[in-house]
Amino acid sequence: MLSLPKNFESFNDARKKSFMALYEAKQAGKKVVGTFCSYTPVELINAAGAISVGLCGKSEQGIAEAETRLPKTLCPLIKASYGMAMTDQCPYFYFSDGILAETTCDGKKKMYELMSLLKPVHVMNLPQGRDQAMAIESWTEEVKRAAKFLEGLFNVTITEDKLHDAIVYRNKVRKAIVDLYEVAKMKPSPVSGYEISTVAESADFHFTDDDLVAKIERTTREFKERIRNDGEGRPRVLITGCPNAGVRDKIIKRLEELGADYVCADNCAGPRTQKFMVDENSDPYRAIAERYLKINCSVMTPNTARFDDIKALIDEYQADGVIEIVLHGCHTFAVEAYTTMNIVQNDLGMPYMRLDTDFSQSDKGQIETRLGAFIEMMTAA
Ligand code: BJ8
Repeated sequence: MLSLPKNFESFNDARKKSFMALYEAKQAGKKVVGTFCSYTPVELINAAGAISVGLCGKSEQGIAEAETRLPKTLCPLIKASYGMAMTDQCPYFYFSDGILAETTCDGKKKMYELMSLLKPVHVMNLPQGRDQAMAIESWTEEVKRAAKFLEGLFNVTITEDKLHDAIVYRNKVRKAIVDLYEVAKMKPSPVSGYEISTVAESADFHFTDDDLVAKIERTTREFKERIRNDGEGRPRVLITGCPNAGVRDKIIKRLEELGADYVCADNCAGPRTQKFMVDENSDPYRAIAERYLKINCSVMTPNTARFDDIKALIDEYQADGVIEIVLHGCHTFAVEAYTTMNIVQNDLGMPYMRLDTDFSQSDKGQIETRLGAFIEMMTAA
């Protein structure tokens, strides 16, 4: 029997609404699998007849509670994700039948051990030295193992046909999202990057039967037709580093309000990851493994392709400067930031700024001052 969380009445209206939307989808028989990372092969989830939902924490909510079990020095994304889950504040976690996760950074993979006390969690072993010959073999086995987990969870069989359909569908969604991002290649961009990224992210929360691809394509067309009168002369910024959804208002929204355009993200939600498609004409498990292993996240070592991507994206999106976001406690992106800085500042001779931050509002004023100075620097360059 499906029930709402005990603390439901204490939620605000927006949260109650999200809970009810998913409650209705579940009542209608939908199965839900929660995910935390771009390495999760969502095709498997769809082929098992379930919907996938992104669960990463994006605000301070839940962090204080999480810190009763997790170290305070852990990355805010991990603490918020776990805190929201343990306090039943996240409708998407609450209604998830299971979680499909991977061994990415140390903090995340250890957090999953605690999370598995709350829900069935399957952790895929992601090979991090992906240049090694065995990496693709072992990752293909992990994709198959994850499929078995989902088959057991839902008592279904993932047939090759279902998997093929899911691959074709997911490729279409990715292509639509890349086209949406590419609106910002126009100079000036007719629409703010904040708005584009918000629409792109909404694809992670699609629970109805309406056509997601058509919806994204419609928005892309509308964006392209927009007329913007204040676009000329605004410096264009590429944002790289950690996932930025939890600091989007504090950094990206403010950056745009102060007079720059956020035109591209070099991160796991942006075009550099969405552009990878699954080969529709070869062994589906191997093809899925190959596609996901291409993702240039800092948990990989070495991760040189990420820097090639940054250079290519700067060029394609005509960026005037790069801002790197490093969340407190994220060692992998913090270490790679040294290389990003060298490439952007020294090799390309462009303005670069690194912002170390978390999901709190305590550094809002300081960040705003630095964003203002960075815009001046780009304008003068
Ligand atoms: S593919 S970026 S979603 S791992 S910021 S939790 S790395 S300590 S989020 Fe990530 Fe997948 Fe990579 Fe993307 Fe750890 Fe760093 Fe926190 Fe991170």
